Amino acid sequence: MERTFVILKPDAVQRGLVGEIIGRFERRGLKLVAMKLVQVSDQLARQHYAVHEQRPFFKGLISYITSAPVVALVLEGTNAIIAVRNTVGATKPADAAPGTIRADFGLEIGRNLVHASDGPETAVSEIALWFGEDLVDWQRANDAWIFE
Ligand code: IDP
Ligand code: MG
Repeated sequence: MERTFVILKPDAVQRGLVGEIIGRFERRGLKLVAMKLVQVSDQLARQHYAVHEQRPFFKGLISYITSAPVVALVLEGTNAIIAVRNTVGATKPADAAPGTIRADFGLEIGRNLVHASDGPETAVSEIALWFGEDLVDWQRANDAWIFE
């Protein structure tokens, strides 16, 4: 079982797409193990996106992610990291495959609606950064119909 970290970015929240986007993850079979609405501080934004510090788009990225509340969540499931990345779609919404969140709801890279961890190490560090130990360990009644 794998865990991954997801942010519904300010555009997703402002546009009223929280339910629609979380619904896609739920329907795919992913299980929510943590979730919160957060007004992201400049410090948290910089820590989360530290890998992009030297990029020309860094300043814009920090102001985007801190511009309005986000919804942060942790999803659990077999192959959760790659499954969520594929459900989210390519970074540039214009290049994203039809049916993915970014293709279905977005047009521009700077308004691409969702963040998702890109590998096992980033998933662990992002979950720790945003939630610490604050995850919910619970049994889902229909797990046997989703996990073999
Ligand atoms: P990812 O979100 O698909 O993992 P990354 O390359 O890790 O993509 O970039 C992180 C975020 O930074 C993107 O989701 C997007 O919001 C923003 N970003 C990346 N490249 C650009 C760019 O060229 N211009 C503006 N924003 C960008
Ligand atoms: Mg990334």
